[in-house]
Amino acid sequence: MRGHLILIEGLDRSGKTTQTQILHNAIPSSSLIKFPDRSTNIGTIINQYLTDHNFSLSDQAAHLLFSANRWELAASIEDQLQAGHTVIMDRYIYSGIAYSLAKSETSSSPEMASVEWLYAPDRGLPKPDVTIFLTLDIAEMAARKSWGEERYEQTKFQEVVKRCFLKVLDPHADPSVVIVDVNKLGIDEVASKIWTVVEERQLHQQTEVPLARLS
Ligand code: T5A
Repeated sequence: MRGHLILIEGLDRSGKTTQTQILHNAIPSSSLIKFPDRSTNIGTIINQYLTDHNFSLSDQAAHLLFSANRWELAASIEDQLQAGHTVIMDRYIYSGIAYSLAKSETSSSPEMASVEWLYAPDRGLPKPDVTIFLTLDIAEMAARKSWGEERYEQTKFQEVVKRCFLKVLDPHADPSVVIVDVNKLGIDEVASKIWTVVEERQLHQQTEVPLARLS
C-alpha cells in the first residue's frame, strides 16, 4: 500500500499555496512539497533567476534547472509515498513545460517550442495520481496581493502561459487531469471543489495501485 500523489498546478497567484496548505491540514500525515523548492542548492539559483532581473540564464539552462530541482526531491517523494503518506505538491512538471513553452513566442530557441524537448528531462519522475489545474482570468490574478514582483508576473506573458497549460493538461487525453475554474470563487469555495475531487477519487486513502512514472 502506498499514499497518493496529489498535484495542484495553476497560474501565478491562482491560490496554489493557499489550497495545498488547506489540503495538507485536511489529510492526516500528509506531506507538502512546493516547486520550485528554493531551499536547495539548485533552488537558490532558481530563486535568484526569478527575483533578480539582472541575473541572466539561457532559456534552456533555466528549464533544465527547474527539472533538476524536481529530481533533487524525487527519491524523498517516492519514499514518503511508499511509507503510506499522501504527498501534496504545489507545481511540478506541467509548470516546467507551460512556462518554457510560453517563451517560444518571444524566444529564438527552437527547444522552447518543442514539447518533446521540454518534457524529456522529467521522464521517469513519479506521475501524480491527480493533477488539479486552477485557472482564472488574468485580470483577477493581477489584482491579487504582491502581483508583478517576479520575472514571469506580467499579464501578457501569463495569457500565453495559460494557453500553454491548457495545451499540455487535457482531461480528455489524461483522466488524471482535472481543470478547476476558480474565477470569483472565495478560498473556501475553491477548497470545497478540490475536496470533492479528492473524496470522489479516494485520494486521501492509501492504494495498492503501483506508482506510475512520467513516460
Ligand atoms: N516555474 C515554476 C517555472 O517556470 N518552471 C517550473 O518548472 C516551476 C516549478 C515561481 C515561478 O516559477 C515558475 C512559475 C512561477 O512564475 P511559485 O513560487 O509557485 O513559482 O510562484 P507563484 O505561483 O507566484 O506562487 P504564489 O505563492 O505567489 O501564488 P499561489 O500559490 O498560486 O497563490 P497564493 O495561494 O499564495 O495566493 C496569492 C494571493 O491570493 C490570495 C491569497 O490570500 C494571496 O494573497 N488568494 C485569494 N484571493 C481571493 N480569492 C481566492 N480564492 C484566493 N486564493 C488565494
